[in-house]
Amino acid sequence: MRPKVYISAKVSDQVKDYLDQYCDCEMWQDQEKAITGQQLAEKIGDVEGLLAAGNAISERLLSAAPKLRAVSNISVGYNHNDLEAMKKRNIIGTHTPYVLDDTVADLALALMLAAARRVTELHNLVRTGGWQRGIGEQLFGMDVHHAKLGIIGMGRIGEKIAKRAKFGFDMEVSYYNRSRKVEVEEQLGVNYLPLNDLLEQSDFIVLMTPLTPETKHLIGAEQFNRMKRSAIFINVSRGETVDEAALIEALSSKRIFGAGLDVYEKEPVSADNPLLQLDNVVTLPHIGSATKKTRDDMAMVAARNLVDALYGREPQYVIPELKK
Ligand code: 8YV
Repeated sequence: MRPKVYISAKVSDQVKDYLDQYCDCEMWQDQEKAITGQQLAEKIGDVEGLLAAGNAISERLLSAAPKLRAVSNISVGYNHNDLEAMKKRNIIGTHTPYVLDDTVADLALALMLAAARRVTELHNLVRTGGWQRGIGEQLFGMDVHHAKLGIIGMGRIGEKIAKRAKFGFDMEVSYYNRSRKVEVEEQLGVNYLPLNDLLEQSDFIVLMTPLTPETKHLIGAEQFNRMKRSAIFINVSRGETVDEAALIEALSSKRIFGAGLDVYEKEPVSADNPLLQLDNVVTLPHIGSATKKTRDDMAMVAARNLVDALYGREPQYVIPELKK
């Protein structure tokens, strides 16, 4: 019997064709509207496999899917998976590391450049007819090249950011991480700093750590107050790693120069979020991995993980905490 699979977001024909070879698949077709938790629960009553695109995998959802054997996330992060509930039900959980590292690192650099050179603010100025005279000091930005970059979270993506910053922009790169990465220090010529020193010394601070109970609100009022007034803060990890109210205060009081954000405490960001009123922040809609090629590659890795799990083979990328 071919296993039944539900695919919670539209994937490329290539990925769908691959899955169709091994499974009976149904797929969410609406590209504009993401499936809701309730809709997903209604779809998975008799499926054995779920290809999940950022959906919350909760105890409640799992209780709607008594036959479920594998959840394959099309993402590297899995903070939206209730791992205890998955363990309890013996569900195999997988994710997609590596394939998105370069793409997310590119976006971190894009946000650094955009926030430092005030790209979106000045783009809007030109579009709204505000470019009347010469450009005076009030519109000057900050240099990226030769500045000091502090990366919080030196994992695979952190390394890619360090490489770009160091060799592309001649930046002086430091990092803070739970454990020291001596090999990376030697290979890339980056320095380890305790978190408070990194916050105090860096011109750019990039947050690139997974969301765990330890990293929730890792950056709040105290941490923003340690930063230079000229500091630029970038978050391409998860919104909940930052106390967003404290970030809004730091930006609106000009306690820091600016920020570039791809992630938020609540996504999608609502129209009344004060961040959207501030000129000194660049806001993107969680597009870290969102290029055509990378999303297709992620979906293919996820599809392979799912087929392997359902056919009794060890998938390549089991979520580390769920490894037996
Ligand atoms: C995902 C991400 O694509 O991989 C991650 O952890 O944040 C993104 O690349 C997004 O969560 C949608 O699945």
